[in-house]
Amino acid sequence: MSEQNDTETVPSIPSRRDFLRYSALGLAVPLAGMAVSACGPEADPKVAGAGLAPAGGSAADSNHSGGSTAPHPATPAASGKNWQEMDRMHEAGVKAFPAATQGKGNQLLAPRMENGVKAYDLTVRKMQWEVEPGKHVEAWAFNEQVPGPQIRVREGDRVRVRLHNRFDESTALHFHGLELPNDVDGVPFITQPPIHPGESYTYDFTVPDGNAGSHMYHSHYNSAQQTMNGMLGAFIVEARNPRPIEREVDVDYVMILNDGAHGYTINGKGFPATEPVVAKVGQTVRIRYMNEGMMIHPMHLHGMHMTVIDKDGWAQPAPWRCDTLNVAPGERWDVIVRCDKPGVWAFHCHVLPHAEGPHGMFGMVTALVVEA
Ligand SMILES: [Cu+2]
Repeated sequence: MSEQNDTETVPSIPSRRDFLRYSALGLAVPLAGMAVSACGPEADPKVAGAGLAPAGGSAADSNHSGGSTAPHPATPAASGKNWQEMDRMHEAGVKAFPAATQGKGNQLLAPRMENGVKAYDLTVRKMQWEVEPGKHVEAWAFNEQVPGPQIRVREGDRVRVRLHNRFDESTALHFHGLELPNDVDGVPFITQPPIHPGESYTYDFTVPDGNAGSHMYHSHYNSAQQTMNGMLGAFIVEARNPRPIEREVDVDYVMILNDGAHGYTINGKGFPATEPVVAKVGQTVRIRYMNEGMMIHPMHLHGMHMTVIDKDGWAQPAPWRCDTLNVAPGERWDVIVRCDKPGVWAFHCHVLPHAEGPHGMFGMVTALVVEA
């Protein structure tokens, strides 16, 4: 299985149709009209990241790392700000959303066909990643994306994933949620040797029938660091015969949560650099939540309920409704939202220290934008 292979990866650009279908970003332009309507001339992008960046704050009020259960260390009084200053910072963060940053993760990677096999190249390297406006962190990234590029196949497809290690630690790739033969399970010293720096390794498999759903790929070596620092991505398996509820979907959105050295992120970015989910009134959105972090993240959507259809790719006995859905580490949950109420709806993790502090919203916050 192991091979030396210096083929470099050329990340693929998804087609425009795919871009519009799989990503809300292509629809973000109209949002500018909606969100910017709230955008006055005083909006100060320099302040936008203040809720996240230690700059200017005390150690206490910039500490958002209290975990899922720890109390947030900062109170308004402790922040040393008066209410007018707090209002200004809260407003600036919202006005900056969606803030532009360098780099976009989770972009659809088109396969290269090799004798009927869908072949993908993933190259891991160290790089700088702009997680919020002006805040650069070290990322260990596949194809210069955090999360890594999105792989989308169908039940029964033959797949070949070549991992090129251009990083300074060994690694291996696990396909989380796929029920594969043991020798492609991706766990060093259990099913394969580690992939050393400079080496490449090929995973060849057939996606089992009945294994459709929202799955993931990630490092399974020094994973608390490698996966936290960016070595992860979505591996979506489309059903050969989609259920009626799946066929109704207009916008199919992957939402990957992480909570390591990059802070609290949605698809590799913290608010206000997160990407809104955009749909028109009457459209149906499918959200595929994936938690690649180490904490729980109960995701809460304002205004409209979510109908849960799948857990870890498995259909629920019957769809059920909620407005807050806990997503634990390693879990994937698929929900359907029928967008019947126009507006910009807050959409965030409800472990509040992951989402808002005295400086305003940060981290795991985005919006569902329902265009009239
Ligand atoms: Cu959270």
